[in-house]
Amino acid sequence: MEEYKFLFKIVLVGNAGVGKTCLVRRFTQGLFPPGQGATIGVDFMIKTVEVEGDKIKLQIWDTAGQERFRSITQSYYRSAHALILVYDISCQPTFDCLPDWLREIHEYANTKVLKILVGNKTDRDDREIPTQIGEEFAKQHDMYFLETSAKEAENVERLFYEIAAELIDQARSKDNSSSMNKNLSDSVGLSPQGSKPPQVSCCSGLSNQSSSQTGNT
Ligand SMILES: Nc1nc2c(ncn2[C@@H]2O[C@H](COP(=O)(O)OP(=O)(O)OP(=O)(O)O)[C@@H](O)[C@H]2O)c(=O)[nH]1
Ligand SMILES: [Mg+2]
Repeated sequence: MEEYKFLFKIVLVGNAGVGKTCLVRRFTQGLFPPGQGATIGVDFMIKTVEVEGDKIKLQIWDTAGQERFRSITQSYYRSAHALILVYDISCQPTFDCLPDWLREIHEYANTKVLKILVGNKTDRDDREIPTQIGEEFAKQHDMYFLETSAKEAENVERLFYEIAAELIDQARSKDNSSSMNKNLSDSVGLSPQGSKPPQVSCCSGLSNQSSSQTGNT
């Protein structure tokens, strides 16, 4: 069996078409998929990275942005160590939906989850959201911030490596501060939280339930 020091779960959320799947495939497979179709339910990928000599296994959950899958994707928030909230820097409505996504995150994710705001598609020359606006939003909501291009491979490795490094720090500081309380939950200070019923959210009134879900590894 593969040896690793930490296992972290990272969940990507954000409107349909912002490039979540392309970011994941760029990171896990080193490619920009041509004609990437919309994600159905949730996709799952694993990548093991090395940080300061330690092997870290990243479980990456790529959720569908389409409203009709929302009740499935919500159920993945709770066990996440990190949540990457993605918008498209060339598409204002994807930025305008961020408060709705945050409400959803607050409702379903662990309070201590690491939150990262990502403005994707920096390669495009029709930018609608200036970097500074993204940065300010992230600051206001206690999130890390990074702009990326899945297409040009800009900041994609950095995104996942920085998340891994931050989660390692959190795990280590938790280890140090509560050595008597080890194994209470996952490797990063996550405290259990009861599951809640799904709710309608981001940018449209309708939320259909669906049972479809994919599991590519
Ligand atoms: N120019 C540019 N296009 C991108 C980039 N990332 C993704 N795209 C394009 O944006 C479209 C949507 O990408 P996806 O990765 O499928 O988006 P998604 O967020 O996974 O969408 P859902 O699965 O429906 O939630 C595709 O046509 C991609 O080629 C990028 O960095 N730059
Ligand atoms: Mg997708």
